[in-house]
Amino acid sequence: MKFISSVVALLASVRQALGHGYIYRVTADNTIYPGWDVAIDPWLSPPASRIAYGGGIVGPIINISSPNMACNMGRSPVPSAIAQVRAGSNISFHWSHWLYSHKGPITAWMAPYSGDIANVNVNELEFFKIAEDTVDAAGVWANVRMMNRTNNTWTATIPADIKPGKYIIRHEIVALHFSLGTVPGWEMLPVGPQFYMTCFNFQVTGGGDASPEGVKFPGAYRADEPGMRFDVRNASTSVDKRYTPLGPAVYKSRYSVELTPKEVTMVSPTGGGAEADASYYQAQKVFLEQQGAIVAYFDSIGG
Ligand SMILES: *[C@@H]1O[C@H](CO)[C@@H](O)[C@H](O)[C@H]1NC(C)=O
Ligand SMILES: *[C@@H]1O[C@H](CO)[C@@H](O)[C@H](O)[C@H]1NC(C)=O
Ligand SMILES: *[C@@H]1O[C@H](CO)[C@@H](O)[C@H](O)[C@H]1NC(C)=O
Ligand SMILES: *[C@@H]1O[C@H](CO)[C@@H](O)[C@H](O)[C@H]1NC(C)=O
Ligand SMILES: *[C@@H]1O[C@H](CO)[C@@H](O)[C@H](O)[C@H]1NC(C)=O
Ligand SMILES: [Cu+2]
Repeated sequence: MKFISSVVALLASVRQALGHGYIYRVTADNTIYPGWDVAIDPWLSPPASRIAYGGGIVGPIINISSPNMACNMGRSPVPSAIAQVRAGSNISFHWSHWLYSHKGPITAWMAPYSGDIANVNVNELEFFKIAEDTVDAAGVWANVRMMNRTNNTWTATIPADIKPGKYIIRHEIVALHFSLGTVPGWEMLPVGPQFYMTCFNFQVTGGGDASPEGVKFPGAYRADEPGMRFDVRNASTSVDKRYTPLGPAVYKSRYSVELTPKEVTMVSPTGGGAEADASYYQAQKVFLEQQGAIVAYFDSIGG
């Protein structure tokens, strides 16, 4: 397959940036969708059909006033597929490897939209938070729990009472390790929290009618919020010892629904048949292993 040589060529050029993870897969109401694979998808021909915005940006957004706070930079191509979920069902984001140093909260947000996604201005969308994990009583951060306990997978539940329709779902990890200052060896990097987000295209079904109030990105976070600064190495040196989440509170459904779990099915990443899919998964496996090795190196030097 053409993309395998592209992957190898790409690896050399972007090795540096790949300490940061990306979402290579999304399980939505038990249907497994390919994410936007930064190593493979830009070179697929015909172009990949994905529920994620393309672009393959793995670096952080650090300017909270930037329009890129909504759905990252490089939002091209726009999603050409849409994930089908029932209100009240689960969505799991499968990350490649993440860095232990990059501690901070993990969230998921939803914003309704109408019309063609190609015409959606993500900065006009009103996002409400549907799930959040920060730091537990033992001082263990969400990203560490995700890595150590749930195999780099993070799960949110679609509110059961939500109005059916089309939504952009925004999933974000905030890394706070430089939020108070850089550490020796990393002085060249800017001080402040780092935001790593990806947006996905969803169709929600159900009988709900809730339209929770949302906030726009940029604008959802303020520079002076306590959650923008936290010493993830030693909470006792933070002004606020307990972490205060960023942005508005999580929207809680007014009721829950009993849903029968669907059979697990997998959406083809290539649309080109079993052989093409097998090549794709093989290339993805190789790349994930290489990314894992890069992350292990950064972990070993505390980066
Ligand atoms: C942050 O983004 C805003 C909006 O695009 C821009 O006006 C401002 O110059 C940016 N700040 C920095 C430091 O780049
Ligand atoms: C998570 O796993 C890493 C690597 O095995 C280990 O160093 C760390 O102590 C673990 N942390 C927790 C809270 O389990
Ligand atoms: C964890 O994720 C990896 C990479 O996708 C996968 O190969 C492995 O089967 C997963 N392990 C479990 C226990 O789910
Ligand atoms: C955290 O900082 C406090 C105050 O500076 C210090 O007393 C304590 O030893 C530090 N703890 C660790 C684990 O570094
Ligand atoms: C959502 O996840 C919970 C917890 O794992 C599980 O009990 C439930 O059956 C899942 N819901 C669906 C619709 O699959
Ligand atoms: Cu980083």
